Amino acid sequence: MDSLTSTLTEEERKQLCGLLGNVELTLLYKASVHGYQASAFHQRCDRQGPTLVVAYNHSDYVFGGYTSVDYAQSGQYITDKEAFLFSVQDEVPLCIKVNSGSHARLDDAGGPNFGQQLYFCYNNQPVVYNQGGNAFSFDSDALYGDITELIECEVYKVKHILQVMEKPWRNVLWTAEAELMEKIRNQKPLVTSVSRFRILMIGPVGAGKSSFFNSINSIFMGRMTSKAISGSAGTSLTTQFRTYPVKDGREGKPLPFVLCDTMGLEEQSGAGLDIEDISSTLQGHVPDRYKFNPISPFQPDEQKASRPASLQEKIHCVVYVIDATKISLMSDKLQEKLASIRRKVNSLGIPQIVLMTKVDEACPEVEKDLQSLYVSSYIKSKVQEVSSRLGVPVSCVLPAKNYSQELELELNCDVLLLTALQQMLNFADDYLDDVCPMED
Ligand SMILES: Nc1nc2c(ncn2[C@@H]2O[C@H](COP(=O)(O)OP(=O)(O)OP(=O)(O)O)[C@@H](O)[C@H]2O)c(=O)[nH]1
Ligand SMILES: [Mg+2]
Repeated sequence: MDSLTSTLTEEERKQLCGLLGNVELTLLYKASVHGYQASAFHQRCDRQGPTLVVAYNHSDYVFGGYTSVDYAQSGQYITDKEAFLFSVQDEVPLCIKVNSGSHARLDDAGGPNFGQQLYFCYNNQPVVYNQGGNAFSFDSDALYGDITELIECEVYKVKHILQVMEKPWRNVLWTAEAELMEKIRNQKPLVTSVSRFRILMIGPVGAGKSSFFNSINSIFMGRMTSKAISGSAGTSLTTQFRTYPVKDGREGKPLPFVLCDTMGLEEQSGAGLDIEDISSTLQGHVPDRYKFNPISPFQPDEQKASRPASLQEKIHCVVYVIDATKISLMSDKLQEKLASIRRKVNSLGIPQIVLMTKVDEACPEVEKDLQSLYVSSYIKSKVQEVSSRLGVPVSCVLPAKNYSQELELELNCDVLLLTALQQMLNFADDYLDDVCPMED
């Protein structure tokens, strides 16, 4: 067996693993060793399962594409929703997913192609060729500096690693839904001036803040609800501050908490939710339905600003909502923004929790069976990573899956969401106890 040496640096490998999840990359083909001929590529890469093409040019671009479907020279168009093109960048890689409804590639006898649009080792030569098309919406300048010559092209076999631990690292009583709901109903604030705990959700665009409220509301309504608009867009879908009370069933009583939804955080300053807005929100100055304006922070009216808001209006627990699939891809700027938010929240003594969402997307094993959440070593590593990136203890990181496309409620999903909510209420309770310890 010839020993092939990968051209990828540690940092490049890390960025690629950030896109692919918990994977092992094995080098199958290296054009400088095996030749740029399509036949050499097929000889080593056919029927190898998911693969990653990585090309290099003399301007230090490292770019390529991923396909989850075998190369087989079948002559067929391949549908592959997981396919993407990428380019390694300073911090966070550029990732262009295949457009829905488009073919990810043509499985022919030529070199690797993506969407019959971007060809690697075109015509058996060390070049990349962009034929144009609409399967992938990319800019060849951003992807590879628009340089057609290649100095290397490699193909890696991508093996998803599913490590399952023998013992769960946290215990969940998967049958305890009714008990959890009952505890939440009865967990009223002990401070008489506060009727409901106010929980504030903060987090990057698309992390699942609005979906968490929708999920909790669905559980108590006993059917799927989607009061808060959720979905995906380049910038935050939620643009207003919303305070959502939740009722115990359609005609039921209000539950003892209010979930406050905010606009998503973005890494640039002047975009997304602003730190000053967060500060006003924490202190209870921002009214329901206030429309956030990233360029001009909230100005409380003078009368109100002169007196502090009542304890009832203030935030009693802050929840950082973080997408499990994006943790490794978090930029330094976003991490710094979160750190300064944390400093503010700390200075006010408000307890903080991390809700790590999309555990289903992060780990295929968990997607199949949510009960494997606490035996998935990948999820554990993500919990540890988010804990160290945000500086929050591991015990304050709660992984969960929001409802996103389901039509029916599911017991395991409910249990995780309710466990997280209950922990938020406990923390809020501790906070109130701390600020008003003397009350009976
Ligand atoms: N698979 C999966 N999808 C989720 C989960 N949580 C949210 N989503 C999806 O992620 C997308 C974004 O969710 P939102 O709830 O709108 O996110 P947000 O944090 O409110 O985003 P902004 O308001 O834009 O800042 C939606 O398409 C959701 O359906 C989850 O736990 N698992
Ligand atoms: Mg939202």
